Amino acid sequence: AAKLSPEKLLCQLRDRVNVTMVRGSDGPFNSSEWQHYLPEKSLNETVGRLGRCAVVSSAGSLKSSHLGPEIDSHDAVLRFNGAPVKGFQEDVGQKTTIRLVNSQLVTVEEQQFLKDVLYNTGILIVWDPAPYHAEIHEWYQKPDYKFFGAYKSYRIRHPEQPFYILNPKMQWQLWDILQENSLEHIQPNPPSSGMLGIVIMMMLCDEVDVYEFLPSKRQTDICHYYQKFHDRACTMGAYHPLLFEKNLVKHLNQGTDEDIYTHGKVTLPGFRN
Ligand code: NCC
Repeated sequence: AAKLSPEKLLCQLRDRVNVTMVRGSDGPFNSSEWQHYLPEKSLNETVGRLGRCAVVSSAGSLKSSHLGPEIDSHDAVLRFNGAPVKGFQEDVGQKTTIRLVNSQLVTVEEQQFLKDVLYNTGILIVWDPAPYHAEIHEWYQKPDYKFFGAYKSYRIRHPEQPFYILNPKMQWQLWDILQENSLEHIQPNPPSSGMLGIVIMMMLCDEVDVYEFLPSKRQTDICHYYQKFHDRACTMGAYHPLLFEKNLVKHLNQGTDEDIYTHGKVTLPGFRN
């Protein structure tokens, strides 16, 4: 498995990973049970063309980073799952343009997801681990988490907030590229929300700064900047192929190693560039 040059790898990502959201016209979402639930506008139409974007990982190493103002200086900011901003603005900023959540959170923590105001800002996108290269119909029959009910409940409560379902094909198109560019055999589990969010922003933005996905000098076993929970697997990966994702992102970095060390910051070009 020979590694591609960063330029070739970027082209592979751009050409082979279809970053699309499920649309109301896509079967089986074109049935009467789904009528009016999915947003009418595409994600591209909703966000418009974005310049400089930030992706903020949820890593514990964001603590005491003072990166908030720098993160907020971007045109758009993507955050993950239940990562809060209130009380953490100094380190992670306060702007949220897109929040990418996994189907486990939406399902297992449904009540909290439906009532916590954290989720009411910006555009929501949910994704669910699908069987390897499954057709959308096959996945629909057996999603990893049965989140469709919670999705509909949320849409009824917040009809004006854009809330998308990520097309499940994307995760395996991305996984194939991770595998092709890694020397080891990777467990066939989908990429982390972090990696999916990075590629979503590369599609939407001219340039993407990613914070604390590659850990800085503040690297810690504390899992999240907002919790007192220790687990090395949060940074290195267990279920998700996090280590391979991070190697790939390191390979694509257009910024300096100094920026990684001090700010945990990686700079990636948008696909249109
Ligand atoms: O922890 P999680 O991820 O929400 O983090 C979001 C993304 O930030 C990057 N990260 C996080 C912590 C860390 N120390 N280093 C990092 O690089 C990763 O890229 C990560 O994807 C997920 O990917 O959806 C995940 O979600 C959690 C959990 O489901 C949600 O937080 C909701 O409670 C998973 N944890 C568990 O299931 C216990 C986690 O494995 C993956």
